[in-house]
Amino acid sequence: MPQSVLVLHPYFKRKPSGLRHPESCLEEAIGLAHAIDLEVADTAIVPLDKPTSATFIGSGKVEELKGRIAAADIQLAVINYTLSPVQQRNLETAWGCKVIDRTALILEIFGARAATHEGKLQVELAALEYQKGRLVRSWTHLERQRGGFGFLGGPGESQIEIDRRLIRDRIAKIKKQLEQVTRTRALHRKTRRDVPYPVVALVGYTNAGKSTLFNRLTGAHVLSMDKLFATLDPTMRSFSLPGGGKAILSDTVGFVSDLPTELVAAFRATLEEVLEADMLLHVRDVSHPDAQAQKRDVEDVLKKLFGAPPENIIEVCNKIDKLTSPSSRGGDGRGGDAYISAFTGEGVDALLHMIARGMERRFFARAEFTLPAGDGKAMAWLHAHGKVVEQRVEEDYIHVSVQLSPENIHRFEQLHAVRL
Ligand SMILES: Nc1nc2c(ncn2[C@@H]2O[C@H](COP(=O)(O)OP(=O)(O)O)[C@@H](O)[C@H]2O)c(=O)[nH]1
Ligand SMILES: [Mg+2]
Repeated sequence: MPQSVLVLHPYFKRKPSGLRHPESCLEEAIGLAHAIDLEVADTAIVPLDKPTSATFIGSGKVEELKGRIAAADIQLAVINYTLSPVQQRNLETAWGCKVIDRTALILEIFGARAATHEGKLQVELAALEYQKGRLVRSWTHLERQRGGFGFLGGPGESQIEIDRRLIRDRIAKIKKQLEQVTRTRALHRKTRRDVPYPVVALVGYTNAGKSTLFNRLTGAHVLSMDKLFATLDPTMRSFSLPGGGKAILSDTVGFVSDLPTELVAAFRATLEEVLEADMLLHVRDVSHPDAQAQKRDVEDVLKKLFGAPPENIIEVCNKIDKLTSPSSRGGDGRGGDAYISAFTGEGVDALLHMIARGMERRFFARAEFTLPAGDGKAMAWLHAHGKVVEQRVEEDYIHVSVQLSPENIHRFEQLHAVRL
């Protein structure tokens, strides 16, 4: 991992990108860099008249930044825009550091976070398509330049030919696997991660405050069982609910504005895991100028993902500490469910109560089971997945009355016992 990163947001002076402020675009890009633990040492907003074909940004600016990059010992520059392979390489040569564009950064994040089999395949497919484009184009560029200045450290043509073939083969293979996965998708869903508590997933835009809320809710009490998850997935941790219940909080990949179209399928696939959650928290930055559009984006994608608006969802309006007047809450007056500052902690207790109530509603069904008295495993399962309301021992049997989700009642019957 590069230790020291420069994040650069370019924008076109004559074509301001809609309502979006360059500052909030830069902020989002920094948020993306943070999402894969890059250390942002320097940032820049660069206004452009038009892109320069060789280096994307003008030569004067390239020179100026060269000094800054050397001074701060920058190892990686992230350009928050799509670069051509040539531009990317020319900038690397000029600055003496690695350069990646927005698509590559997002691919890195997806790659680090894809959890399901399908997610991993979709992300790898997108990464290979991206790489393939790069290789093909740099190859034609090489040909054009043959006899010219040549390329320092660039791969030779035959090497590129081999790489292209390998990539093509791999793409074909992944596509086949994806077809298979799609066909058996229903099956995969059933084999959900067997965590002992209900799962609450955080969704929302990058920078909305998901990770801050994640840390606030789970940070205070890291339980020993978390070490178990930690090895599996650092983005899942347990937390305590008012009333004694426990749940697992899952931090998901954030939405990004203007997602490159070639990454849409990969993004959807990384979101698949939210389908398995028992509850969603839609975290919104209500102080953001695009708050309303962001809300619609998230809701649209979730609706497509679930086939209908998700049922068990809490809209969490975050960053209320940044709002100047309470009337601006929610952006257009249509309120959310909870108003919090993940930063100061305001409203977080009320949110926790809301989550607890939502969970209870989900665990509405009451079931009675009769188990052999010695079946500690079955009892432990019931305690882990539901609320044991009553138990009565009768000779060699225990009669248990338990609150469980209908889904878990079914699972328990399959796993352990016959219902009374
Ligand atoms: N003022 C304020 N800033 C917040 C709040 N929650 C998060 N932030 C800041 O917003 C930025 C993005 O937060 P983060 O949790 O990383 O967002 P994520 O991308 O959704 O995980 C960070 O600089 C946080 O410190 C909040 O309630 N109030
Ligand atoms: Mg985050």
